[in-house]
Amino acid sequence: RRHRGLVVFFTGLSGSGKSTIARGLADSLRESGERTVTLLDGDVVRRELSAGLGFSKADRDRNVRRIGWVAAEIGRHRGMAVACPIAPYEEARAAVRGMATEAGAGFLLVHVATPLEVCEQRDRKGLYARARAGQLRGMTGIDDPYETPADAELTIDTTTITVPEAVELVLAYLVEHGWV
Ligand code: GGZ
Repeated sequence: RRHRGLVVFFTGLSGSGKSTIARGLADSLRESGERTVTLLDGDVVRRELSAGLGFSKADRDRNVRRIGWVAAEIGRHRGMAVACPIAPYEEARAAVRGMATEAGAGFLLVHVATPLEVCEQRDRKGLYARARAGQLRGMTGIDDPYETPADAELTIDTTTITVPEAVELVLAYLVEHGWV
């Protein structure tokens, strides 16, 4: 049976756990050998696809649309793309959903809804501390917007579940809806 293409798109704050969950999902799907998976990891995307872009609204929108375009092309050829940018703006997320749909691929929006306080406590890169100190302008959640999605197929809060459990939740959704 040939699968339809699928875009799994994680959105959430910096430190919410979306990259870790996305990586776990990609690994698990590759291990099972069920499907080929392309992981559009944030750091790699910013280096290879969006080099030179910053964090203004225009640059974030460009970044998210580029990811969406690549993911939709992967979906067009029946692959699976997993992406995990912050994607703070509703309009850009909707555009990505539209691109995937137009390419004949499925689209699954996963909101990693870990609260700001928790992300800020983790602060692995020290960005929140720098933003609070006024040394970093335009940090999402501090002085830059994050528009909470109203159309997420799945919402995951890593305060109440572990990363492996989060991966299992996404996998269960994929199985339930016939994607794997
Ligand atoms: C948010 C920022 C910022 C600002 C640098 N705001 O935790 P990280 O470090 O590894 O992930 C964040 C990453 C966000 O890039 P995205 O491409 O996912 O963002 S977007 O979808 O909005 O285009 C964070 C780091 O870059 N970072 N400055 N001002 N995150």
